[in-house]
Amino acid sequence: MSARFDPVPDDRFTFGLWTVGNPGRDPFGGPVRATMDPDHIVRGLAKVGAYGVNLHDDDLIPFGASARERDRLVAAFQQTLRDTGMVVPMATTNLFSQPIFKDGAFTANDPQVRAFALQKTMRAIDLGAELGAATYVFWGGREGTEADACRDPRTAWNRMRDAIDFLCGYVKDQGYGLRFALEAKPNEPRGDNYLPTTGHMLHFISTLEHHEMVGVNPEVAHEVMSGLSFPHAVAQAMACDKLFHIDLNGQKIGRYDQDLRFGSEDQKGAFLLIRLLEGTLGGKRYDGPRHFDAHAYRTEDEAGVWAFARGCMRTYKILHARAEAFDRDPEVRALLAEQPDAALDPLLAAGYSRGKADALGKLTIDVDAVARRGLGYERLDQLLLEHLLGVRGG
Ligand code: GLT
Ligand code: MN
Ligand code: MN
Repeated sequence: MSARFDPVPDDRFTFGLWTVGNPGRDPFGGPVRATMDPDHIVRGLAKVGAYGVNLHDDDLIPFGASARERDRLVAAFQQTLRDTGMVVPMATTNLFSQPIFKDGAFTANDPQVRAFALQKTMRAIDLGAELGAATYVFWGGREGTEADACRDPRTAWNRMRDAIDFLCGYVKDQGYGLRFALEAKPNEPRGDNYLPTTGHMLHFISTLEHHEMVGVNPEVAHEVMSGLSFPHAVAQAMACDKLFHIDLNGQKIGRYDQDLRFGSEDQKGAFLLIRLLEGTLGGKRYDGPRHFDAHAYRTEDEAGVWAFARGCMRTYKILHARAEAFDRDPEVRALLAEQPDAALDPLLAAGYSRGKADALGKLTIDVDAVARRGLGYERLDQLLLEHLLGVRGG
């Protein structure tokens, strides 16, 4: 294996405690691997070249632990971070595992459940801030329905907005520098989750009181479950400066949330994603951590888990190198070259004016000649595949 693609902390790769720590449980069977404690996970991640580790409150502090136990666990974890040089760029709340959240958390019908969800999240935000996290993720695992008549979906939407507005206020009031990143998913565990795609989230954010501190955390698997293009969702978030975080993994279309090793499925989608994130096609790069929200196959023992983690990071770096070579390729550049038109360019950019409308109205366009022109996209796509398959470029 080429060392050129070995991960190093400067690559800013991160994993959740729940990802490499996943013991292989599924709806049809129990765990196949021993549970790893946070100290063991962080040391293992440091060894394979990761930069940081992310967590839910309950990944570190078991639900219901006393304040003393909490403080002891946090102190021990901070010692592990110091020993390994690992950081915690992102934190989040588990608002889905406990029975109290069976009908949702922020959108539940019972006000006591909604109050408990806010209380748990405020404590988890305190924990994230204490650990130095810059981003706080919200994944509404249980925010959805099977029996849709149980509430007006507009009420759910308003409750979600109330909760995020309140928590933004809490973060500001505490003087934390955290930003929020909202993660969409179309279904699972609920029959229909509210705010099912990154596009829904982006609109929802525009309605928030403190919209400037809220962005998105798109996940490959979740957008692919909806049958949508993940690079397009990420591009829209980037275009609005709302890509605050990202969950990288692999997923086959139309399946349950597989959370597979990054790049193990749909390599073309992964290539186009990296091209976008790393800016090899031009434009601004994504500068946040590269987070893998994935887990090893259920067939694996602990050695397989670390092979999985290395695989996610190596594939990212390999695809990055391939994307760079593709965008440097003179034939690709020629095919993608803009067609500057001194007369038309000013008419097509930057909004409306009466003068532009008059000029556009009077234009003569040779519709047949324009329509006859071949665009060369077959050749372009073949070049992409040849770079991706490693038979062209460096
Ligand atoms: C859970 C979910 C992920 C979310 C995590 C953050 S928890 O594992 O499947 O997609 O990103 O809450
Ligand atoms: Mn995720
Ligand atoms: Mn997922």
